[in-house]
Amino acid sequence: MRYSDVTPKEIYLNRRRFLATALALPIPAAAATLTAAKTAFNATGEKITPQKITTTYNNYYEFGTGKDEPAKNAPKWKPTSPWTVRIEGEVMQPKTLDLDRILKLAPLEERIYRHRCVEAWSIVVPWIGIPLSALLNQVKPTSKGKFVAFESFYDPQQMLSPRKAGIEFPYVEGLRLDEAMHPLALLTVGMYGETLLNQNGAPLRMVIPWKYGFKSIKSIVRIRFSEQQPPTTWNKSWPAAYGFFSNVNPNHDHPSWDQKEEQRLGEGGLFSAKIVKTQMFNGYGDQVSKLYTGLDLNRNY
Ligand SMILES: Nc1nc2c(c(=O)[nH]1)N[C@H]1C(S)=C(S)[C@@H](COP(=O)(O)O)O[C@H]1N2
Ligand SMILES: [Mo]
Repeated sequence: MRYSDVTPKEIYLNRRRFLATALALPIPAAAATLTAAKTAFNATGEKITPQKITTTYNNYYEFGTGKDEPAKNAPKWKPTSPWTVRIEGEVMQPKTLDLDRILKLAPLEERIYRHRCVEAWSIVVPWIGIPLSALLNQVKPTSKGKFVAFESFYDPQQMLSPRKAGIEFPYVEGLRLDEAMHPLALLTVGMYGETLLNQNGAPLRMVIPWKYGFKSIKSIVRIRFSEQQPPTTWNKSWPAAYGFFSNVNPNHDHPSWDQKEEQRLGEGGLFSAKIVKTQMFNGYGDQVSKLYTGLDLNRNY
């Protein structure tokens, strides 16, 4: 299977453009060349959400539960340097890799993705990263390695207590191994041609465009292969509302928010928000629906 077979054309073309101009450059240097090539629209005609919005309207409960709080509180935090990711569990040989090494595993790509929060708002973001598969391929799973669990950095001295945030920390998420290996799953280090800001999950986060935003875990320090489906933060806090899969699905209701349509942030007039129809798998069904053949997506929400 070629990359172009599983990747929407706009992303594929964009990737090639990014590679042509910025191959193997560190992000700050890549940013300069990328800025020249930056477009305001992708090929689907969707406008890229202004950076001002995507860096100030965030969910990152470790730094506050209000949308404006991560942008205020996260910048004070200094990610540990060198940043390392431990890969362990059901693998032949556990490994610890630092960020420099991870960045050399595959060429950086820009991917313009729709990102849909379960709270019924969405954004369109030019992310920068490498396929998650490039990192996972650094280890060999044992025959029991069926799922991958992710864990965020957590320091109670610098971040909210679980009691104040209303969810358990460290924040944890998980994917089935075939979902994690899908070429659209992006291990992300930047956006808008720049390195990630803390409020967006610096220095390393997931972006899984066909799933609700909370699956895209920020500031990753640990990846664990497991035989059983791993626990996930929002599923633990309210299992009836948040399932393990959490694929964007307009046909499966959430107790609190409409999943049939969404507000596209930063668009619409002064008094009218732009409302768009929510698409199955967030519009990435052509690429990912095969992962769920035979699975009842209403039961496996
Ligand atoms: N560690 C951690 N990761 C997290 C969250 C969080 O609270 N903590 N929030 C999630 C939710 S609900 C969303 S919608 C996205 C938001 O990403 P963004 O702020 O970059 O748009 O991050 C996800 N990743
Ligand atoms: Mo979210």
